Amino acid sequence: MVHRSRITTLTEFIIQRQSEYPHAKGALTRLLNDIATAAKIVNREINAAGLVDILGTVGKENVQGETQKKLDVFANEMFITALKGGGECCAIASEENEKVISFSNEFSGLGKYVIAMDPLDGSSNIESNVSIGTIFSIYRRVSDAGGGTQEDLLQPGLNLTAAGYIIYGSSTMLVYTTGKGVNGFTLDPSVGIFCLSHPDMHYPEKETIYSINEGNYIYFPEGVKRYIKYCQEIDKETNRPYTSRYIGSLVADFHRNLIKGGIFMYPGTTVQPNGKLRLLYECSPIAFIAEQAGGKASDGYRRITEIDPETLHQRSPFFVGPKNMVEKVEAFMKEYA
Ligand code: P6P
Repeated sequence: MVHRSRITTLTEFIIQRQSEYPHAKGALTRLLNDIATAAKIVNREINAAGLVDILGTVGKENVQGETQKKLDVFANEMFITALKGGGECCAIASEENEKVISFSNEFSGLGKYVIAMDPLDGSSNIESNVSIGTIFSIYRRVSDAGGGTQEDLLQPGLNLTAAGYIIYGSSTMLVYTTGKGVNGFTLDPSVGIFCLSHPDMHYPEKETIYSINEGNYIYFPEGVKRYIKYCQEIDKETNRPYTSRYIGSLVADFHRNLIKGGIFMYPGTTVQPNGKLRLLYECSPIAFIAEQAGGKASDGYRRITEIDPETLHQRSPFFVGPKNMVEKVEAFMKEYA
């Protein structure tokens, strides 16, 4: 008889890990489970999107001035509803909402945590059926009680309690860290359970990929241009030339590079000096995960997780990947500043 190896579900894993925190009362456990539940609902709609009229746009623009896709709006509402109902979260900052969503009802107002999220990152890829993702990050509130405030959200990545992403791809995965390593769970759609499939994720030793939108080459800083040429040189010892891979969906690009060993770059340009990605709910959570997986993340000069956000939607140049690769591009940026 073939014995299926023991499957660890996400819920079992979170509870096992909770036991390592003697004073834990289960709030973070419930919060992570609320996120996983919302992710399953969003996943179902994404998988069905091609069949029902949920593609296309709602005709409105979000705070980024980007046309909102119906799935963007649906995903945002799903996560907000799940988190509001859970009672552990007292406020949310979302890419889709200009201001903080504060929960001041007697239930959530006692919540110890706040969430910064990009509910459906890469949504411009939806109609081309390219993998997209949700990025979430969890901070302990700094305010005393009542509805959460902007002050609770404007924290550096170093203060993160947890961060993770869901990638809606050929399979749906939830990858997260609470500061004790990175673990990946794959959704078994037949039973709707996330199962531990990628324990203790780390960047591999071998550096193989560089990811950047080279269409913007003319606008890049000189240091980035020099690094791209460095990636393309022949040097067997350092496995160069690297492979160029770029999907245009941060979660998909980051996840592939974490598995295969690669750097992702979205630099500042002469057109967008602070780049395109958002510090609070894209760069900081991904940086926290990368650091926990043995990697590094910077804005070209500073460690991303040390940067204090001043506004909810502020942008930051972003370089994330294996330590040596990030430090190499930082060296070029310094030399050619
Ligand atoms: P570009 C998707 O719109 C996104 O916000 C990230 O997911 C992705 O990394 C980036 O923008 C792609 O931007 O300018 O290369 O299309």
